[in-house]
This record gives sequence, structure tokens and C-alpha cells, in this order.
Amino acid sequence: MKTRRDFIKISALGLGATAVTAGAAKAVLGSSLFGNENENDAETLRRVATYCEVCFWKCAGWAHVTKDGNIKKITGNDDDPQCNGRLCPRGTGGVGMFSDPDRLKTPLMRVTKDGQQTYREASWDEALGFISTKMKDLKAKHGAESMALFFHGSSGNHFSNLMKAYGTTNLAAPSFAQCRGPRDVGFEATFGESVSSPEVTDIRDTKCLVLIGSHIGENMHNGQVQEMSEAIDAGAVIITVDPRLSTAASKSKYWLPIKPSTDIALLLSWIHVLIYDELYNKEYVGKYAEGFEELKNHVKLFTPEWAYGITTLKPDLIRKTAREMANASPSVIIHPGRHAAWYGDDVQRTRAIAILNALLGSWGNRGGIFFKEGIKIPEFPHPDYPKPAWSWKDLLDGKFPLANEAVTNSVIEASYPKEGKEARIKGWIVSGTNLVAAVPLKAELAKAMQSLELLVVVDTMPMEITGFADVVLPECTYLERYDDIRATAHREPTLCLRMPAVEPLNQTKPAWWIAKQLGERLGLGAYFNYKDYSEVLDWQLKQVGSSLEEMQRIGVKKSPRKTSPYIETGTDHQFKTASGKIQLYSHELAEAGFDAMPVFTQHPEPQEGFYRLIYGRAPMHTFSRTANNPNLVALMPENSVWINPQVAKIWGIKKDQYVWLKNQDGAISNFSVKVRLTERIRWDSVYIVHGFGHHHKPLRFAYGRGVNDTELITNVMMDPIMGGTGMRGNFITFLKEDPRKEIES
Ligand SMILES: Nc1nc2c(c(=O)[nH]1)N[C@H]1C(S)=C(S)[C@@H](COP(=O)(O)OP(=O)(O)OC[C@H]3O[C@@H](n4cnc5c(=O)[nH]c(N)nc54)[C@H](O)[C@@H]3O)O[C@H]1N2
Ligand SMILES: Nc1nc2c(c(=O)[nH]1)N[C@H]1C(S)=C(S)[C@@H](COP(=O)(O)OP(=O)(O)OC[C@H]3O[C@@H](n4cnc5c(=O)[nH]c(N)nc54)[C@H](O)[C@@H]3O)O[C@H]1N2
Ligand code: SF4
Ligand SMILES: [Mo]
Repeated sequence: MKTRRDFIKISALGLGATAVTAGAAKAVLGSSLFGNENENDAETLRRVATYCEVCFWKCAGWAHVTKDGNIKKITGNDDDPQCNGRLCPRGTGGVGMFSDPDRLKTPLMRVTKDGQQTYREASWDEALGFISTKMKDLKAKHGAESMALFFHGSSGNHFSNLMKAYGTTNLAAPSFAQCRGPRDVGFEATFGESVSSPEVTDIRDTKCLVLIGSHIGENMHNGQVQEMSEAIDAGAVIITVDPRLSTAASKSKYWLPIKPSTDIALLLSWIHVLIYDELYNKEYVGKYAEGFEELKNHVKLFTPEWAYGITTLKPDLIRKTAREMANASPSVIIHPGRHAAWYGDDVQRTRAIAILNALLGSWGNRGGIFFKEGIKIPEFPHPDYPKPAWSWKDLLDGKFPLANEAVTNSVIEASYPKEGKEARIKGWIVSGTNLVAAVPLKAELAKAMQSLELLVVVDTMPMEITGFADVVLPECTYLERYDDIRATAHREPTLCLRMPAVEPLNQTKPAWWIAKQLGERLGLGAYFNYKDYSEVLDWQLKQVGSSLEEMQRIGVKKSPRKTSPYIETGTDHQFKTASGKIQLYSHELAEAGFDAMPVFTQHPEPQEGFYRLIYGRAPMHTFSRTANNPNLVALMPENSVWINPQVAKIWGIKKDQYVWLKNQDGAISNFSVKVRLTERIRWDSVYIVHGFGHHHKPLRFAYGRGVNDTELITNVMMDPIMGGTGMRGNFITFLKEDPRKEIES
């Protein structure tokens, strides 16, 4: 069937003949680029300041560049509190992002040749000319607001600036509705602010750390992993609630193998025990919280015996763990989590987590949650942005009232005609996000991508999303460019520089350059009043008492705090809520028509022969981002499906056998997946690591390896409070034979 946008396989074009460096060749041949200690360091000419882009922890490091212009290795910057001089395996293997032979190399434009849609190489001038003409046209016809940006990672700031100058604030990232949005909204409703990124959890000094699903150790956020290990060495009690014996659970004093989807029941019964056994921090609650009596009444019946029937966790264990938390109070953290879009009642689950922290007096105390302090980098001078006539909020039609960042799903839905109404969004720029794997709304995404008048994708790699673009723009990797200063607010204010270690390979360009070029062509040059981004950085750094020259030398600059990270005795601390008090009972939620205190609701159970699909991270990969990175593929080439041996026995499934997965709606995995038999998972669930199962052939190292959980997530449970896409209400069964003769690529 002819469609407006056929999915185009970039491989079919015979592109990629462009030269790759010696480093790339080495990577392809499988030789490690992890920095061979025996190599002669004299060949290293210089070290260049950078921060990592392999995940969003953004550790500061040094790229070590050889005389012949290769990046020999990347090491951590000792002065960076986010990594303390040590990168994780992904950060160390980050050189693979640079040397990957499958990188995008030139701009590509969609053309129809002999009735077939394909891409052809284009010059930057032509590609940018095409986009800006189209954007001018869209602005004239439908208003600037008809353009939207989808972004993730550092390139986002540059394109956000462009979009705001152009006249739209429809800027959406999957890190909200698909990730931390529910958590942030839950904490904001309780404490008046979110826990930020990097999280302001004082893990280093905690006496008790409770992890609800958060699988630190596989979730490899560097500083956090290091702090957890320090806390364990110092004797902290770790309590992990997870249907799977995660790495964190294996290091814990208590593992609570909860029946998935029932966490709110456990949290409510913990609250019950703390209140009715009078274990909560009375002084703190009396001073800083409001709504205690309402909460006490609310949880009256939620005893551990009640929770046992729901969670399968023994009442004794629930009482004992509540007591451990109380013993450590206020040096205790019920970790807020990060990827929180689980079951559609996720704001309420994180509210329950926030309430527990409040009852134990964590926020504002050592070993709990600290107050962050940072340095604000001023904006480079530019004219005021025009005020858009409408924004993403107007797309919500009264839904998701507490959404305080654009909801990707709503922007996607507004991008195709519905119920006889014309689409309000007509054009997208997508940068640094592989929406096809990140957003589980496959049908909506497909409709949107067919309806758009303009679809531009900026990426470093030929990920699936690039196959839908009208124009593909190749960004250079983080090792080849300047980006904004990382100005971290945490235990101490930290500034951190990323600068090019080497020249961009092939025709690739940094996002700041692409945004500026488009801006100038759109008549918005005044917003990009510089020749090179180094001018912006130097100006900004000078405003805060540093300079580009200084930062190039040191990479990281820490400043002393001016305020205390904890509540000072004798002071009357005001939280950032409307009343200045912690909201155990949320007036904001009640006024918006939601439960003012968390309520447990039963979620659907798997039918016979089906198992709940749960997913998470592996230490060696970051979603799609690393899927084709030769260094990291060498460490972990594919994911496997974790199955409990009892279940495997029923099915006659053997260790290392390959199976296909089929979900409750008949969706079948694109590829087969290797079986990992393990007692470490409950019998009612199966587990896979997200980020595998790529079906785009130009990804030579990633293609066909493992399965993609997103394809099996067809039941999406929306959080009515903020639009999070709960993704864990899907159930799979096993197919032992290849269900398709020909696998679509
Ligand atoms: N190595 C690596 N590290 C990463 C990333 C990466 O891609 N790679 N991504 C980063 C990003 S963006 C994020 S948001 C974070 C996400 O990291 P987390 O916030 O830690 O992730 P979650 O998805 O919340 O948790 C996954 C865990 O939840 C468990 N689980 C599944 N269902 C349930 C349930 O019903 N109840 C409970 N209690 N547990 C359940 C799973 O078994 C798994 O161990 O990781 C970050 N760190
Ligand atoms: N099924 C399922 N869906 C999920 C999750 C899950 O666990 N399971 N996790 C959710 C979470 S927590 C998150 S945060 C989101 C993340 O989802 P995404 O934002 O899609 O994250 P990545 O997979 O890292 O996508 C990164 C894209 O950026 C490109 N890229 C890498 N470096 C650069 C660069 O320097 N410049 C540019 N322009 N592009 C670059 C990569 O090639 C890739 O296409 O996914 C969410 N969706
Ligand atoms: S945690 Fe690892 S991948 Fe993430 S920024 Fe740090 S070094 Fe890079
Ligand atoms: Mo995330």
C-alpha cells in the first residue's frame, strides 16, 4: 500500500562509503577501545574536557586524543561529584558512539524514484533550505504553534531555543510521560518540589535505603551506584521491593518479592504500621506536615494482614521492615525511583513513597533527602521570544491537569486528524529520541507520522525513527562538539564543560550549528548572535566567575555552598508547597478531582498461560542509544527473557532455547529471544531488558538481536493526573516455533 511516508531503509542506499577513522576500523574488528593500560601514553597528545552523553547522568570526563587524531579512551574527571573519576562501562565504551561505522554521515532527503520512496544524499544547504521553506510555509498557513519538537539529551536545548524563537512551545520529551513525570508530579504535590536529576537522595550517608523497583546497579546512574555501595560498606540496611531478585535485591538485607502491580498496598500498610505502632517521626510531622489526621483515618484498615492478601508479602516482614525504617529515621530514604510510568496510578504510588519519606522525616535531614544548591547560568542575550497563541496545554482538553511538562502522547495525538477535526500539529523536529521504541502508542505514532506535513529527524545513528523522516540530519557525537555547560545543582554547585575532542567525522554537525543555520534561514538570526558556540560559553562562564579558558583546563569547577543542605536546628523551614507544609493530604489533587491520598486499585491479572511482562536496564546499555555501539555490543549482544524454572517446566522450555513472545492482544515479537532460566524471577512474571530487538538493517550490530518490549506493550494505562503511559499491564505467552516465515525488516 502506498503511504505518504514509506519506512525507508537507509542501508538500501549504498551510502556509507565515506571514510572511517583508524579507530572505527579497530572497533569493527572487535578490538576494544577501552583504553589499553599497556599502551604507551606518550602517544596521547592531549586530554579534552567532556561530559558523557551515553546516559543522562552526564558524568564529566576526559577524552584522550592521540597524535593521529583518534580518541584513545575516555576517563572520568576526579573532580566531578557525579562520577568521582570513574565512568561506568557505557561511559568508557562511549568511544564506540564516535567510531561506529554505521553512523549517519550526510543529510538525507526523501525522494520518489521510479515510484519508490528512497533517500538521497543532500548538501546541508539544500536540506536546511528545504526545512526552512517548509517551516515558513507552515507558520504562514497554520501558525508557528503547529510545529513541535521531540527531544532527549543535550541537543534538545539548541532546538528548544530555535522553536521558541520561531514561536512554538510545543516541546516534548519522553523523559516526562514515559519516565520520571509521575514521580516528579507525586513529589511536587507532597513536598512542593521534585527530587531533580541527579536525585537529591543522600544515599552516601543513609542508614536505611528502600528501593521500590529502582534497580540501582543495573540502573547504572553512576554516582548513585557508588553511593549505594559506600552505604552498604558503612552498614546501611537495604530493603528492596522487586518481583525479581535484582542486583540491588541481591545486596539487600531484605528482599520483598512483591506480586507486581501491588506496590500501593504495601506502601499503605507500611504507612499504617508507622502510624498505628507510633513509629513515625512525631516531631518532624508535627512541625512540617499537614493532613496527618486525615491520613491516619485513611490508612486505618490497611494492616499488613490486608496487604498480605494482595502483595503475597508476609505481615511479619512488612512490620519488620517498617521498624527498620523507623530505627534509621531521619537518615532513611524511600527512593523516589525514576522510570515511574508503570500501572497508570503512578502519581499516587509516588505520592505514597513521598508520604513515607515525610513520616520518617527524610527531606532536609542527613542520610535522607537534601536541599540542592546550584549556579544558574544566564541565558546568552537574545530578543524576547514571541508569545505563542497556544501551547501543548491547550491540546490536553482538560485531561492530565497536573502535567507540568508537555505530554508526548498528547502532542502525538494532536498530529493527526481525529473525529473530523483537523490536526493542530503539522510538523515535527525529532532530536535524540527514538520515538518508535520509546513511546508505546504504536498506532497513534504511525498515524501521526503519516499525517505530518514535515518530519525532520536529527540523530547520530540510523535508528528506526530516521526511516520515517522527510529529512534526516546527521548530528556529530558528543565527542565532536560543544554543548551547553552542565550546571548541576546537587550537594555542591558544579559546572562542567563539553568541548570537541576531534573534528566532526564526515558531514556531521553539532546541534547548535544546525539550529543556528535554520534560525538564520527563518529570519531569526538575532537569536543566534554568535559565530561559534564557544563565544556563548565564554560569555556565560564569565558571568559566573569562570571562563572558557579555565574550564578547558579543568573540565569541572565546584563552588562552595552558601546554604545548608539540611534543615538547621532552630529554624522554621518552609517547604515549597502553597502552605509551606508537606501535604500528607493533597488539596491540589482533591481540587482537581482526584484522591487526596493514595488508594490501592486492583490491576488486571494475566490469563492462564500468560505472564506479566516487566522490563528494566542492563549495566552495559542505555536503551536504543547504545544498541549498535560495537564496544557495548561486545559486552552484551542481546537480551534474554527471564523465566522461572517452574514455568519453563510446564512449557517444556529449556535453558538458552530461543522463543518468540506473544502478548494478550496477539502482538508477536519481531525476533526470537534466548531463555534465561532463573529462580530470581517470580513465576507470574517474565523480565527483559529494554533497548533490544532492532529491526532496522543499517544497524549492523543491533539488527535482529533480542526482542523489543515496546512492541509487546499494546495495553497502555494512562495516568489521569499527568498523562504517564503505564506500560506494565501487558502479559505474554511463549511461542516455540517461528510464527512468521518471513520477518519484516
Ligand atoms: N545501565 C542503564 N542505566 C540506566 C538506564 C539505562 O538505559 N541503562 N536508563 C536510565 C533511565 S532514563 C532511567 S528512567 C532509570 C530507570 O531505572 P529505575 O527507576 O530503577 O527503573 P524502573 O523501571 O522503575 O525499575 C525496573 C525494576 O522494576 C522491577 N519491577 C517491575 N515491575 C514491578 C512492580 O510492579 N513492582 C516493583 N516493586 N518492582 C517492579 C523490575 O524487576 C526491575 O528490577 O535508569 C537509568 N539508568
Ligand atoms: N518499552 C519501554 N519503553 C520505554 C522505556 C522502557 O524501559 N521500556 N523507558 C522509558 C524511559 S525511562 C525513557 S527516559 C525513554 C528514553 O527514550 P529515548 O529518548 O528514545 O532514548 P534513547 O533510546 O536513548 O534514544 C536516543 C536516540 O537518540 C540518538 N542519539 C544518541 N546520541 C545522540 C546525539 O548526540 N544527538 C542526537 N541528535 N541524537 C542522539 C540515538 O541514536 C537514539 O535514536 O524511553 C522510555 N520508553
Ligand atoms: S553513568 Fe555511565 S553512561 Fe551515564 S553519564 Fe555516567 S559514564 Fe556515561
Ligand atoms: Mo528515563
